[in-house]
Amino acid sequence: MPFHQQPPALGNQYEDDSVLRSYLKRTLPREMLNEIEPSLIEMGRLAGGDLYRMQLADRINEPVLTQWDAWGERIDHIELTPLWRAAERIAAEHGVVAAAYEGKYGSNSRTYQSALAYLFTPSTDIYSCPLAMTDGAARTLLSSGNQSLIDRAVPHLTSRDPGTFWTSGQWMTELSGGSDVGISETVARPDGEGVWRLYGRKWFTSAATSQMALTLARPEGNGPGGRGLALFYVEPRDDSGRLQKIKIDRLKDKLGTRKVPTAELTLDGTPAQLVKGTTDGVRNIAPLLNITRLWNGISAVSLMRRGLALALDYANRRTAFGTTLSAKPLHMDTLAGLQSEFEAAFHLAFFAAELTGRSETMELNEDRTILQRLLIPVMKLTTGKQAVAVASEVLEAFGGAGFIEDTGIPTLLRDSQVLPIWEGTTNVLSLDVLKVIGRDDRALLAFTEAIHSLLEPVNSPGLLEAKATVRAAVEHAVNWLKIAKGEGESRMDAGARRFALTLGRTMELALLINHAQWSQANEADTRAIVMARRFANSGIDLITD
Ligand code: MFK
Repeated sequence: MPFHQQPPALGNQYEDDSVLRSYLKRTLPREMLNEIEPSLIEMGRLAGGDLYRMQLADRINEPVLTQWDAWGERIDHIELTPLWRAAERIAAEHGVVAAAYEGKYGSNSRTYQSALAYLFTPSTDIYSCPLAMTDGAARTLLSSGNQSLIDRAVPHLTSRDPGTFWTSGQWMTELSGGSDVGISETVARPDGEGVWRLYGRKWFTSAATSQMALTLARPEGNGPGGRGLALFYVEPRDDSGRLQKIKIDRLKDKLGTRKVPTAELTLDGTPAQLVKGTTDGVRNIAPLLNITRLWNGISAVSLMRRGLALALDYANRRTAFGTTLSAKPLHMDTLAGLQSEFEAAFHLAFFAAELTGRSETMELNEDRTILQRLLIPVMKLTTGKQAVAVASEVLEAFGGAGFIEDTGIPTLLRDSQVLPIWEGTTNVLSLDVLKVIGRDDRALLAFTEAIHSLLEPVNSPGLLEAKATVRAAVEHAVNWLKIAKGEGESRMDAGARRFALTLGRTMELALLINHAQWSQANEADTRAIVMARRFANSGIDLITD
């Protein structure tokens, strides 16, 4: 028989995921889990079955921009790929945004929705991008208090009916702007008939096919910086489907997220409505950023999980040097290291979802509110870096096959690479972390107290060394900050990334230890202990003196 290599296969992505299942068992009331489990099983089935097959079949398709019709009329039509058209329908029907807004499970609604998003994302080539912005727009409008916009848009953004479901764009990035949103150049002028009109170029507008967008522009005469910007609501097309004074100049030619129709837009009198006053645009769009950053983290762990599911399955199929890869200690040791990174990241991303859920139902006290503000950027930057590192190793776990496009595996690395870049780069978010801590002394205290309460119930002998690692890393971070503060701003800034990543990895380890203790006591399972011990030895404290 000639040699024949079987490709990796996926099973039900919920049923096969012991990390997700054990976490949900710990954090959700039993009746709630019983109630939502059928929908998670169904999403797991789709993600490992029909959607995954569709994803492989759709591999080379990309969105296409047609600027002119045959008769010379400017139409700027973007045709999405079949996978993305199906993804929009499935996302609506399964409530991948809506579950967070239906209020059925109180603050746990956000955990449920994050679990759906986590299962859905890896089989849809980053359809999580428009969903993240949609979710963020719904949250931003709800917190704006602008009732007419809430009535107009939120029922669409949170609909389960594909016929009425809308997605939202988030038009922030400008040629001048990038990370420094405060230097955005788009201006807003009232047209004398009660309508604001926007003029400018938006340089990186993800998912340009959305039915609405939130964007920033500077009302003429306003001062500089983020304070001088205002937050606007835009519906890009009129009732007949024509773009309203918007030109789609081109689609971006990106390293990854190739299915996302990211566009450059020119706004030339686009009608818009103020969302909340004529200033403080950056502050007013912040609720959106916190939601999309949460999605970024959930997407990061979901891509890590997908890579590992494929690599583990392949390890049982691939024979080389006389045995399967799964019988080779070095290969399995390598995968175990990746699994521990994934599990640590998983617990941090879902902890951020828990805090978000409780903030949405007004159940966070002041300390936890500031902890949430601190942890969102910490979580986003930490998990983004882990996703790229894990994806790179996953490709290698397939040998040459991992480098070959029609296996579908290289996409994992390309798509992961965007996660540390968009929604705030690692460095910009590290500086944001310093700003949060600098603004409010309680932030770091809330962090250390959260760590202590996670470690408090841990007494398993197998976890004591890892527990000591957490304590030492926290102490080092607190001391570094004290010393760096005394040495001036440039010393602080230079160390910001190492500091923020140390906070992230330390919180990950504390959460993993806490879960491992629970899992041993309640599930008689010591697997998470092994993962925690392993993660504890893979670089938690990254601060250099
Ligand atoms: C897969 C899922 C992901 C889906 C992604 C979808 C595709 C998206 C494509 C994009 O990349 S969209 C663009 C994303 N761009 C960014 O994320 C911008 C990154 N830059 C920053 O985050 C900067 O830190 C920032 C622009 C916010 C800095 O600008 P400023 O003008 O120096 O703001 P500053 O002073 O830090 O904050 C202004 C106010 O907002 C302050 O409040 P006060 O006015 O009361 O003092 C801040 O406290 C508040 N603020 C800022 N960030 C906040 C926040 N409040 C709450 N949460 C936050 N995260």
